[in-house]
Amino acid sequence: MKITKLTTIPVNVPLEKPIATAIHDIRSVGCVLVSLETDEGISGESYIFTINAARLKAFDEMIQSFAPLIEGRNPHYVEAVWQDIWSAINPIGHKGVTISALSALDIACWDLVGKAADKPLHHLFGACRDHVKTYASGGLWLSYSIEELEHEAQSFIDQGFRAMKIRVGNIKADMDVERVAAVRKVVGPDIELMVDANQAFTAKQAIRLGRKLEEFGLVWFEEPVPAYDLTGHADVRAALDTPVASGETEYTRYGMKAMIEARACDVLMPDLQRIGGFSEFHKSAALAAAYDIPVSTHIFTEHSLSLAGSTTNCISVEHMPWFAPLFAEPLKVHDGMLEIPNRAGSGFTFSPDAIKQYRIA
Ligand code: SMN
Ligand code: MG
Repeated sequence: MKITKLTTIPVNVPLEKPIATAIHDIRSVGCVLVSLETDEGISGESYIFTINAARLKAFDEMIQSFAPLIEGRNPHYVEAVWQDIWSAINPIGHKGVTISALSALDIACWDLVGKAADKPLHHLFGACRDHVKTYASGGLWLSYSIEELEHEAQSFIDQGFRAMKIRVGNIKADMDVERVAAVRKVVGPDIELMVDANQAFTAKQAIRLGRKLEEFGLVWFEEPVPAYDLTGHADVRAALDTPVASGETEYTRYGMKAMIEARACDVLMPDLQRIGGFSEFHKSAALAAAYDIPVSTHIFTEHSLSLAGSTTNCISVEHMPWFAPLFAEPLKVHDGMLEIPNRAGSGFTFSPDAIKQYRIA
């Protein structure tokens, strides 16, 4: 089998309403959709994204720049393609846009491998489960009022979720405490809650807030301090009983290695676009397993399912609904669990109608 053509399509998918975290103002998710056509009539698909489609062209351009390294190749040699792109980007850097573009091509190659074998990817990777714990993450934003938080927490329960993530990052710690308390009151003691500060705090601020939040029995405190501050992460982790989760902003197995060596987190959260695709996710999760550190996937819900289905130390998949309008196949949540699809490849294909609707002219 040979890859005959790399195609990219930029799209912009609006959110129902604008939302905010401590560091983001989000109105839409701009995506570069990637398709690898082959001489056997099947094509492999993937995407990467930027918030509000900012600098999306740079991502598109970077993917396109790899066309000579992927056209004419057999997608089963996905690890060789990965290495060739890794070597090619050495002078411009092994983080950022380069790795995101590499991720897109790695994922599309793996999708082809699955489709060629007519098997779901978790079966080819070596499966460990067909369902995985999930948590509602498309909500409980920092921009919401307490009433909106309470209403949405109840609506997540009604949709079948048994866990949910609240964004924190207010200058006054008591405001965050009040928000978490309000959600805990609505959902009761048995629903799992986590908080995400999106790097808003200094270590001292995070520890002060973390101590006030201990009574709520949080599953984790995510990105308490800037992503690059690994010693700050370690200080927060040492000071609190609540586990610290982080990793979404780091790149490749080397970023994960640095976090593990710095004792920065209890739960590692690789992001499929920043980690370097399926190939590099598995290496990173195996590295974490050697330290008995669990992983939880960051956004990219659809494409993370085959990883969760083949990674024994994966404890959960983040449920982020932003990208669902692009796919022909829906995500299925039941009793707090996401179903890992039995369909070939990643199990998710772009809907032609959605491409028409969201395509950037
Ligand atoms: C997040 C991810 C992507 C965009 C905004 C916020 C958040 C999360 O950190 O973990 O879901
Ligand atoms: Mg986060």
